[in-house]
Amino acid sequence: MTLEGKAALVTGASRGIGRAIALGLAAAGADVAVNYHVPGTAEFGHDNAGDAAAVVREAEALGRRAVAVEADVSDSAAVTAMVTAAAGALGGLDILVNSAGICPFHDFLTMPEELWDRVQGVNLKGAFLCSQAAARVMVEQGRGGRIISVSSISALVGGALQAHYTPTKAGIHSLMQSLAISLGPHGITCNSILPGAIATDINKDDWSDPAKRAYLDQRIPLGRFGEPNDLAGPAVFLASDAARYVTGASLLVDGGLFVNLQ
Ligand code: NAD
Ligand code: RM4
Repeated sequence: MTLEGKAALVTGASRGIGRAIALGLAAAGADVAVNYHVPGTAEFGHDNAGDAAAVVREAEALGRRAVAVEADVSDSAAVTAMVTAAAGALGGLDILVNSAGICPFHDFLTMPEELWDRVQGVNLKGAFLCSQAAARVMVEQGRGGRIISVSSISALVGGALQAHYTPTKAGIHSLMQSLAISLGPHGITCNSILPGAIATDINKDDWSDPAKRAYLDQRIPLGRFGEPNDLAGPAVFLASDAARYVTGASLLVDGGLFVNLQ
């Protein structure tokens, strides 16, 4: 499953699942563009630019070319500039991973319209904008490509404080199905990965209650919460030639959480 000679762009790669996937692709041989965004207020106390620079250094230590590219994925002009910069720095683009996402947990009855719009904008419109900009480059290059989007187990189930979020994850999976049809003739595969419960900042507050965390741990047949690195292998597989006939598919990576109802 070597990715040698491939150029990859991973969104939301300054930390969490995006970071783990970017480094997984690099370990498999790909050069990587590490997208990050610096919002008005720090996310969970992070220095996103500094974190992205650290990911670049880690990829370089693996012997790859790497570059950090800033963009708010919900901003079309910024996305176009990011894809141009990534392809320019890496000599083209073969793999896009849409991982950037937010989930500010909120009660449904009091949910502000602006919050709904922001979550749709980053998670779903962001995946659309990045996929379109990357696909245009891939089609122009004429050497096929891979688009992998991080959807969620939340594409399949609801969430009490996630009425704004779960539809974006179902939408991302649906987007990949439609793009698989549009881009298949160009040799570009489009798939989604559905992580279960993975310990990152996005859900830190939700699962910080020890009782809630213990409940979830015992619901997961493999016996533990996921970690970002659990998503690296599945992403490398979908990006590789081993998955050349896989498109429009979704891969649940949840330790068995979804099937454990009874
Ligand atoms: P995280 O908070 O650790 O990482 C999110 C990343 O996205 C950060 O680098 C953040 O800076 C970036 N980001 C946020 N808004 C952005 C924007 N507008 N433009 C560019 N980048 C932006 O969380 P995570 O768990 O690693 O989440 C990554 C993806 O995985 C998300 O799409 C999330 O929905 C999905 N996911 C997470 C879990 C989980 O349990 N952690 C489960 C299923 C799916
Ligand atoms: C995921 C899934 C996780 C949740 C995060 C925020 O898609 O729903 O359980 O913690 O989102």
